[in-house]
Amino acid sequence: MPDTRSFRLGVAGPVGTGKSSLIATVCRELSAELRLGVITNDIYTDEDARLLKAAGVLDPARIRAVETGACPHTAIRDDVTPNLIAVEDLERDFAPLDVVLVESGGDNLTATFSPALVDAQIFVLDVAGGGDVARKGGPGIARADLLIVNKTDLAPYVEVDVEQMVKDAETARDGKPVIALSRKDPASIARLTDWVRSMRYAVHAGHHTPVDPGPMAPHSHTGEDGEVIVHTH
Ligand SMILES: Nc1nc2c(ncn2[C@@H]2O[C@H](COP(=O)(O)OP(=O)(O)OP(=O)(O)O)[C@@H](O)[C@H]2O)c(=O)[nH]1
Ligand SMILES: [Mg+2]
Repeated sequence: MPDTRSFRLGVAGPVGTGKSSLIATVCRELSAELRLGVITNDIYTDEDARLLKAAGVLDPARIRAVETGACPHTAIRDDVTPNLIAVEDLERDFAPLDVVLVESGGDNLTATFSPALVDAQIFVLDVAGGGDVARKGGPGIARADLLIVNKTDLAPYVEVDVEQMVKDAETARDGKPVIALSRKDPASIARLTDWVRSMRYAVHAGHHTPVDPGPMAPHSHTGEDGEVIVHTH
């Protein structure tokens, strides 16, 4: 891999599961050690980029928003060009960068990154979405390079058995890694940062081939006027 090319790491998952928070955590923990950049994808706003800039974990110039104006699948999977340009611009402006994190717009269980955009991808669930979500499967849960079960500190309040949820996820993933994460649990954060380091190493050493988690099932979106649009990609 040429020196100017970073390790591109995608972070996807349903709305509000903690993608931006996870990226902020990675920046806080690794920015002294690795040269980082962040691209966020929001549908209508640059809210995620603003949140990350306000977190004060990375030079704000290294955080850029792509406003997709379309459903997240389109931007991270079907037509990745605007994202690819954003990543390459960031890599050029701050060369060399070690890792560029790309946050997908929050969606349902089906949005995953094209391997043309990222080298590896994390799919984020949270306990508040319910203990049975991991069993529901889908391409991100089953085949992302890493599955996060986030906000484990909330488990007692939502009566979710984290251990069982992780077991269910592991069953769905055929041995691929699952990390139970909470920003209040330093040991879990260390597991996450260790995974980022080792995946970056594997990508650079040519030991990791980006995998397409697979096509999505037909799904629906509710438009601004409340109209439900069902489509496939
Ligand atoms: N208790 C708890 N709350 C968390 C944790 N991580 C994130 N949150 C909260 O979850 C909410 C959503 O977090 P975000 O990081 O904005 O989630 P997101 O997936 O980026 O959301 P979208 O980009 O809107 O899809 C915020 O209120 C966070 O403070 C955690 O580990 N524990
Ligand atoms: Mg976000």
